[in-house]
Amino acid sequence: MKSLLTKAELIAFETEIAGCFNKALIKAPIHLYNGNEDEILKVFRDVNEEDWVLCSWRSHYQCLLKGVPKERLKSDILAGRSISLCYRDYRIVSSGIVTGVLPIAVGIALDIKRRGGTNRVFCFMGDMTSESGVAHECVKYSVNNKLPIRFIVEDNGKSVCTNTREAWGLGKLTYEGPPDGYITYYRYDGSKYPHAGSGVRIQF
Ligand SMILES: Cc1ncc(C[n+]2csc(CCOP(=O)(O)OP(=O)(O)O)c2C)c(N)n1
Ligand SMILES: [Mg+2]
Repeated sequence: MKSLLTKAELIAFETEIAGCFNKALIKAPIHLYNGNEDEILKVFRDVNEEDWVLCSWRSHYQCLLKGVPKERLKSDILAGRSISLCYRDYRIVSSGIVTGVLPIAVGIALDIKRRGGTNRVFCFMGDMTSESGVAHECVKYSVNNKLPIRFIVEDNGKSVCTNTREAWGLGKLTYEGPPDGYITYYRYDGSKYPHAGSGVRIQF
C-alpha cells in the first residue's frame, strides 16, 4: 500500500500553521482543515502520482497527501500563498475563487480522455460550491461525456457563516449520498477553526 501521511501528521501540520498565523507570521489569509482526516485519507488511497488534484482555498491536506514536502509547503504558506497553492510538479491546482478550479478540472479530464490517457482528475469542493450552477454544469458534462474525473464534496454545512441548506431551502444537498462513481460526498465538523485564520484576531 502507498505510504501516506498519518492523520496525526496532518493535524500536526495544521496546528503548526495555526501557531504561525497566530504569531502574525503569515500576512495573508489561510484556511485550515480539521475533522476530515479519515475521509480525505480514504480518497487519497485511490490517487496516483500521475493524477491531477484540484482544490479550493483550503488545500494543505491535499498538498501533503499528493507528496509536496512539508517544508516546501510551509514556506509557501508563510509567503502568503495558502489560498492558491499550485504545484505543477505534483499536479496540484488550487484557487481562492469559489468554483474557480471546476471548469479547469473538467478541461484537464477532457484532455486526458482525448489523448487516451489512463490518469484521472480529483476535484475537491465545499458544500456551497457544490450547489452552484458551475458545479452542476461541470458534473453533468463530466458524467455525460464519461470523463476520467471524480468530484469530492466536503460538507462542513457552511459557506463562511451561511448555512448552505437553509440558504437553498434544501433538506439534503444535491450530491449528498453514497459514492456513485463520479461523486464522493462526506460530512465533517470543521468547527475547530473559523472559515479563515485560526481563531485569533491578528494585528499586523
Ligand atoms: C467568486 C467568489 N465569491 C465569493 C468568495 C468568498 N468565499 C470564499 S470561501 C466561500 C465559501 C464557500 O463555501 P463552501 O463551498 O462550502 O466551502 P468551505 O469554505 O466551507 O469549504 C466564499 C463565499 C470567493 N472566494 N469567490
Ligand atoms: Mg462549506
